[in-house]
Amino acid sequence: RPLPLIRTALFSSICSSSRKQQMPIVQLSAISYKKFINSALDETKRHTHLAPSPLQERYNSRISMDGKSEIEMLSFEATKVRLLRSLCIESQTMQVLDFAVFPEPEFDMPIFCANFFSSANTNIVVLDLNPLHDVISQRDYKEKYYKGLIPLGLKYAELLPWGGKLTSESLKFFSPIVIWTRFTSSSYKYDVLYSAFMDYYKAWLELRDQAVVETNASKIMCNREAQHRYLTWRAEKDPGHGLLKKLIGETQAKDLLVNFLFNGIDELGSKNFLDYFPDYCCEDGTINQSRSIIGKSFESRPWDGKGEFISNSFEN
Ligand code: BLA
Repeated sequence: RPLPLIRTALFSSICSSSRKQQMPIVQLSAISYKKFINSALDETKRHTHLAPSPLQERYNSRISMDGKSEIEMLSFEATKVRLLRSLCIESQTMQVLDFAVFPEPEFDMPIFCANFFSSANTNIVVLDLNPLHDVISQRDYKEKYYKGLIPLGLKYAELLPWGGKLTSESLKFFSPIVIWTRFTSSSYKYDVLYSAFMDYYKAWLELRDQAVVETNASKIMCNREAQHRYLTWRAEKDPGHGLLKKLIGETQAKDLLVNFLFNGIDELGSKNFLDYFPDYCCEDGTINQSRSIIGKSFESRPWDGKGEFISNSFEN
């Protein structure tokens, strides 16, 4: 494929111009989230066999409509893993990573979630082991998966501090160890982000190793519906939609979201967005296009050092 050649030429020209200018801050082109993906895939192979996903044939690599961004997609299946997929967008002005791993419904382990958006100055980061079930109301679920991970969360919450107010609805999809942060570009921060990403991913792989198959049909059903609800939320309300539409057009962006990034919506359940999130129903029965009904909240981290939810931070 000719694509990597184009990128190499482009990137080496950017790198050489940045050397000439002796820029003190890191150039966006100096980072590539492909390194993150490759390391995660190598690490996965130390734990389990990765088989190509049937999605790979249709979703592989493409160029944005304006010819300026390269979009690369990878997808696999593995034991206990329904889908591991990544999306990487690279251009002269941005770098995007969306890396997620979805368990089979027979397992209630969390969903691995790494979403990084980087432009010249700004970096927007969500890194988490998204809980399948509610960690605020279901204490046993929280204890089962997150108790041992609190020290890991605390370490990185200090290095990558809370990013400020966010869409309130998102918080229900986050765990007590979520890393939600924004920072201006620096090579130090990228190093921290890389080690956070790998440490979180290794923690997730350990959970996968230990996960025990569920045999109770109603519990499997519950896991399946929880994952379906998660996929339904993200395919409709993920903050990356706007950018994807700009890059590849509305029809293809929707296809990418529903059939690749949040694949499983058609197979895991039959409820629709408004069944799960009725607050978004407009008078005419359509889905409210706003990303949030409640608005933004959580100015500071709503989890304390013990991983307890600080409920009085429900200030809107
Ligand atoms: C911004 N991305 C954000 C924000 C969050 C997330 C919380 C801040 C804005 C807000 O409060 O909503 C990420 N939100 C998540 C994630 C979950 C969630 C991971 O609820 C999971 C449950 N981001 C991407 C991709 C792109 C992207 C693939 O992951 C682009 C293709 C872009 N994210 C992006 C941009 C912004 C953003 C451009 C800033 C614009 C905005 O705030 O709307």
